[in-house]
Amino acid sequence: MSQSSTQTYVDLEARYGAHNYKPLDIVVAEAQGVWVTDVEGRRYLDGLSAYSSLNQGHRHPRIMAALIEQAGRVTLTSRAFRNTELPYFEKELCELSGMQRALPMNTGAEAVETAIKAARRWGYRNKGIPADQAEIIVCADNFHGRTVTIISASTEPGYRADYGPFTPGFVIVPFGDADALERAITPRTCAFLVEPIQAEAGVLMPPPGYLAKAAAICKRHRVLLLLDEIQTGLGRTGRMFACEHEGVKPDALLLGKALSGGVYPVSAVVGSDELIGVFEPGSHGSTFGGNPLGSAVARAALRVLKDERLVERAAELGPPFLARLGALHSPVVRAVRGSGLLLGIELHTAARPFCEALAHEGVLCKETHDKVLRFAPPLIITPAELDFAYERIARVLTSRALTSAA
Ligand code: IF1
Repeated sequence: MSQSSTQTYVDLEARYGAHNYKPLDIVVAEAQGVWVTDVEGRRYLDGLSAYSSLNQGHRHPRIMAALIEQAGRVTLTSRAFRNTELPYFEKELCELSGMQRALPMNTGAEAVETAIKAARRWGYRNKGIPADQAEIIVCADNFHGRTVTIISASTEPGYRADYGPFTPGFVIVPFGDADALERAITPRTCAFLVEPIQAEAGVLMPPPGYLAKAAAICKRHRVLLLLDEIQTGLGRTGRMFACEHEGVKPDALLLGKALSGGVYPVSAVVGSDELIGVFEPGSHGSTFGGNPLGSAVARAALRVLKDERLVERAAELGPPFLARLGALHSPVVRAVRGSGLLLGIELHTAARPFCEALAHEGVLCKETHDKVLRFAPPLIITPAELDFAYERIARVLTSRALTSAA
């Protein structure tokens, strides 16, 4: 196939699509496991996993089987009626997370919105915060999604510009600073919403002990801890949930992405009885949330995580890979960091040209915040495939042409 094949798709999108993305010019036609193939027939190792949605790999056979099997029965009932998959999905998710109740939605942003609504209600009904005064504390440089309410809590100008008026009720503190959190708490604070690792901000790791300290502060002031584990959850960091690294149990865990193994949009809030209990019939919902197709897919995705020991794989494979990256002598690398198989390589210079060069070498990665190269492959990746990725990352980061231009 010729280059015009890729160009056809690029041109069509440029002509008919909204220009809210600037993707690499790689048109993926097929994928299996850790590998994707583009329309030119070139193969790439997927080093992004759709931002940690494909922890189980592309088109995992057991997840595909569940999808097809359920599609042959019924796909959508709405919550006006019941279905056979949702109750078991809720049960299995609660058992996996050690939480009491689950509320299914579709996208990550919807899970975040759901948690915000739950926390506010809890604040009014359980904590006695005066009507419409509830405050939620969030961190600078957070990423929780794209809705108007969620970007109201964002500090990133690119996500906010000209989308106002914004939703009030958010208070911003620096990420990683537990004292700042404590100082920001008022009698009107209902919750602290935070990512255990700020992935979008550049795989930023808080100081050790931060999450545990924040949890203790929240408890002391009767403030809910809402953990956005949409990206860090479900094995990515080498624990089922990143909060386990510090023995933290939040009031709610927000999940999405890998909850369905990248097959279908499924998200959820799992939390305490007291928090999820604030919803009565009619107070919240979603047409597709909890549908039987998504629920069947998510059940299979969770079973795969367990049966294939993907959490343990991330824990075993991640640290040695990070150490190898750390030992790389490259003039452009400023720092490497990460947890499990959520890794960031911070450069002194723009990461985009390195992502393009890596794609040329057969590894797909995406820059985040200009200077950070994020590497987050499916957790089913083998040591040999990690070697494949490492060789190419090393070659590109030490390439004379690229590093001297930088
Ligand atoms: C895009 C980023 C990653 C998330 C956390 C909630 C959501 C996300 C921690 C919302 C979503 C996605 C959105 C996607 C790119 C990607 C992303 F670079 F934008 F920030 F992964 F790092 N909480 N993250 O990471 O979930 O509603 O999208 O299902 O292009 O916006 P969603």
